[in-house]
Amino acid sequence: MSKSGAANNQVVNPESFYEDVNRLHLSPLWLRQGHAPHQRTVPHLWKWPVVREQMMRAAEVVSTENVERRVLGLVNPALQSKGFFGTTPNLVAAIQLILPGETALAHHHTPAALRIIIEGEGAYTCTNGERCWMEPGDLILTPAWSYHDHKNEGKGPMLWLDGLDVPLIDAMDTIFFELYPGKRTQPLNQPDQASMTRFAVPGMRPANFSWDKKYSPLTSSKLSAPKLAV
Ligand code: GTQ
Ligand code: FE2
Repeated sequence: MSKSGAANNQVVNPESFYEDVNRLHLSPLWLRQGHAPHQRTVPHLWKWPVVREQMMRAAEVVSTENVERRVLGLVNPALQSKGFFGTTPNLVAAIQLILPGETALAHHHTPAALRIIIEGEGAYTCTNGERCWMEPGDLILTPAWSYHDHKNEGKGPMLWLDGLDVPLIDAMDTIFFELYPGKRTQPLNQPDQASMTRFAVPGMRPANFSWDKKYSPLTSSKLSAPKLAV
């Protein structure tokens, strides 16, 4: 190789070479940036009063009868223009609102979700048949492929932040999704907040308890720990 990167005794016309490989969907690695850091996203601050106002407007535009989730994604400005729905290259943060009496219908998907509760009372997420009441400050986990629905039985709006690994799972071409068969909401087949009452307060797993799932049996963390059933 000469200093310019051209081979010695060159017989191939570089221009026609680059044209040909491009036409054949072959891409010279030496034209790429190598290991230089590349940044796909830019910093951005979403102010809560601004976002909240648009959430309340969204409630006038769509109902949970008509759309699966009333969610506005906090889409990174650098990704938005490319049509991506992500806050970072591999995660999405979004705000969700359900009004009193509304349900967000049951479904499951391969992306995992977490929720950080912002505002409201009297609403719950049901995960795999277990109801977890939402209170501001709570963290609620929705493991990959677990059925979940949300319902607001309170008197005011319920707002929270969703975090999902949608862009990551999408990048691996492994997004799968199903509605809960035949029903808007799944049957409650566990005591309320069963996982919290069983595991969170002692912070330990009972010795005789076996668990074969790939995720923690503890699907929430509450600011106000539930009282121990005695
Ligand atoms: O609450 O189930 O922000 O499925 C995006 C996709 C929330 C949800 C989102 C979802 C959900
Ligand atoms: Fe979901």
